[in-house]
Amino acid sequence: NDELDRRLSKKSIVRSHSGDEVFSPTRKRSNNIRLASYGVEEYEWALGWMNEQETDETISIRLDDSENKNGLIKVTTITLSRERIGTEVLIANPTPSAPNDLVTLDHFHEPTVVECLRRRFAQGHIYTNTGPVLIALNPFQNMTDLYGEDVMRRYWNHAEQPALDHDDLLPPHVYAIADNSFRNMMRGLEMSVSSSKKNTNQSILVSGESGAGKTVTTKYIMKYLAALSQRAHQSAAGRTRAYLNVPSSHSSSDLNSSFSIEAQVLQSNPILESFGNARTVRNDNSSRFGKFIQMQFCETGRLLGTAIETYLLEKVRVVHQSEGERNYHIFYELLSASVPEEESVRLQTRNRMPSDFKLLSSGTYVRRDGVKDSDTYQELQKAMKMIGFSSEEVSDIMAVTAAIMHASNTIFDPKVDEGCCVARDNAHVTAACQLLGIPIDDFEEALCFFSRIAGGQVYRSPQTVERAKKGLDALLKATYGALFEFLVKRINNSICGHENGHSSVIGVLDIFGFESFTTNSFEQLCINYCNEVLQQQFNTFMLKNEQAEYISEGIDWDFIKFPENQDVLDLIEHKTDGIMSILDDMCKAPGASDKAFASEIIKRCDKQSCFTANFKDTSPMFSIKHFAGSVEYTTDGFLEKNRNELPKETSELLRSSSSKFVHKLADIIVDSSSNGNAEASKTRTVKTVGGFFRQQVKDLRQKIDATYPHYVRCIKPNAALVHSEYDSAMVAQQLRCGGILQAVSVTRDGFTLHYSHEDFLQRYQVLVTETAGKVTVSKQAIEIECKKLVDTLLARIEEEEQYHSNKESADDLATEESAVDTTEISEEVLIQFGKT
Ligand code: AD9
Ligand code: MG
Repeated sequence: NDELDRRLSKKSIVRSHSGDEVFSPTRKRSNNIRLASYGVEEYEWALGWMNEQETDETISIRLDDSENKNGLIKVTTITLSRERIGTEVLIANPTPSAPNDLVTLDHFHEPTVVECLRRRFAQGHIYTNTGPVLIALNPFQNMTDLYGEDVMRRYWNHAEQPALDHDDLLPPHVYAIADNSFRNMMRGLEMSVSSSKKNTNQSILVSGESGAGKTVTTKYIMKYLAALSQRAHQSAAGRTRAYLNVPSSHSSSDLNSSFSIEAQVLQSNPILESFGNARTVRNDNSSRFGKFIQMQFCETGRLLGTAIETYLLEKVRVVHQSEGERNYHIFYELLSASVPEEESVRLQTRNRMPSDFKLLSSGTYVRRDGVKDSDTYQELQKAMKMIGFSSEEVSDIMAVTAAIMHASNTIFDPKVDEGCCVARDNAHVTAACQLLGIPIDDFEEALCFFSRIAGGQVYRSPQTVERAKKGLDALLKATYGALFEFLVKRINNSICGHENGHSSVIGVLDIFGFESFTTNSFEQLCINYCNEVLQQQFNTFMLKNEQAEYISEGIDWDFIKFPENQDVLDLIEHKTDGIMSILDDMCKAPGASDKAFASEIIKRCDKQSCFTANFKDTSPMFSIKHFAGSVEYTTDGFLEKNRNELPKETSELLRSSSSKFVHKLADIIVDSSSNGNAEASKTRTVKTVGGFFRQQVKDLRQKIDATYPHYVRCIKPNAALVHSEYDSAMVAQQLRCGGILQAVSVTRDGFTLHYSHEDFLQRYQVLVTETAGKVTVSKQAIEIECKKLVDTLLARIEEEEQYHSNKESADDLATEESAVDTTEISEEVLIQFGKT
């Protein structure tokens, strides 16, 4: 009974038929033998067998708790009240196999989804459809066979030859999603030529927590779309094959703008990763920024160009990394063995180690995933050349990067009277100033003094060592941020498309997932706000619109409840009383502090049900009940992080440089502080980080709303980042965060595909007429044609069903005859694997 009580605090899942390999000798196809599951590890659900024959009131559930070294399984049987079925005991599915599309499961609930994904993962199937959402489990190992050109070919052949009888439906794949969005776009483009009003833009929204595989997935999507574009190009022009990769025979002098646009677009990734990715505790190649890649295609399917928008680069990483984390990859790449000697002499990094630089002093120097900085350095160089960076630009970029490293080693000595000065006997400072093209005196002046204008007079006051160090950090962060922004703009300049009468865009979003850590700050608030916005888009698209359409089409439909998150969005983004607006106001108020900000939001937001104040004197906190769970934020540092302080001395220092490139960076710093607005720039109206991000998220939402969205939810199967583990509790948590299950319930019970009559005929007429043919007849005629087509298809389906049901009855008979009775187990026993 104790055991029972302990277990009843957990939930269980019951499988309505035999199917677990362990129990195969006891299989019996009848209603009274069920496979049940129970809480074993941390996850609250596990599989087991249920026997309903006990009494009317009770059921017994047999559990296989654990397998020991000798393959022995500990089995426990427990008896439960029958009432628990449906709440604490859930019926599992009648087939042991895990289907390609979870929408087809007989019983659909969280534990069964988690279990199906586990089985598929164990069989090496990392992709699973759940209606229109593709779930992608991170395999944490190289899956070369899964992504080769032959696999790509299978997917596009499948889509391009619908008339062929494809016996083998292709398994779910990220290529299928990319293909689908491409075909949708092309169909729309074809029609828009005649009707000129169809929205043909698509988006693929890739989400998931850090390390779940968003960036890798995004790269495969881009690669597939680039390959489709090249195919379109070849078939249109019948010309020689453009290449996606640099042929090894190419010497660097051959590398120039003759590269295809597809190749150039793909090469944006190594550049963004070198400068925008870093090792974190969760992912060795973690993207520290979000990105929306808008690939523009013409009506023949050829890629015209791409525009990349980036979000919220984590600038603080440049000056501070947590334990076990690294700075941006580029710094280590510049110190790797691949850097030519003359380059390291120029950058004054020859024979230097990461430990020689304060900025890299977190103590973590290598990547656990085995990727070498010397290799990524070479990939970066190649990518820059392919995109068309001149050698002068490359050398400017590397000089500034090295200067940031050197400058981090600046030491400030206190002066006897007051203030401080830069210690001059430091080769790093000399190197930094040389590389930035600024005199060391100006460098010292900008950091060790600050000037104020009052009554038309300039007052110059000395800074303390502490303040000078802060100023240096601000200089390094601002310069690196500007460098990253320059790179994005520069890449965009090379790969941007040109206006074309009939063109369309496929946008691919790779953006940070929901975050909840032990300590959460301003960055988490921004990230989680963005996720709320995306979740609302997802809900609206998947659930609200879907159900509204059923109603408008007169379909008898029970409205499914889904979580609304407008209240959380209001709490954060409301124009006057939202947390972000209050923060902006506080940033403008003289002498305001993080504590004052905390008091203000508590005063103004406390009535909202999704907000809880938790005022602690040491560190004021507040909690927000997000769609994915409650997160407690500490207000420490909110004002400073949001202010985007324009380091006047900093930008003026960079402006005084003898290098044109450094001037450009200074302009970017000024522009980004004023959000590119010339008027604001003159008056130095500083745009806050939160304000700018809110605008970006609003634009993003509008862009997505103007597309047909496709969703990929990446899931991290374990926290150890290994291929052999599947942590059910962790997977379940991510499914909950993604709000996938509610959405799938709707599509599972509803109608997953929607076509206009015209599209429907165009796509499916081939099933009965063997020719696709364009439809140009009247609307009425199209509807009549559709009706005929539907009737024919329904008749066929009925025929199929009849055939299958006859076949199943025959199979059932055969199984009943060979079935073996199970022995009821009433106490804990050990059974030997496979011999029972
Ligand atoms: V973060 O939010 O940027 O920290 P991502 O982008 O979700 O994160 P990423 O794509 O970088 O994760 O994947 C993390 C690591 O998982 C990769 O570096 C690979 O080592 C591994 N991975 C992810 N997806 C695949 C895959 N489809 N095949 C093989 C994969 N390895
Ligand atoms: Mg990433």
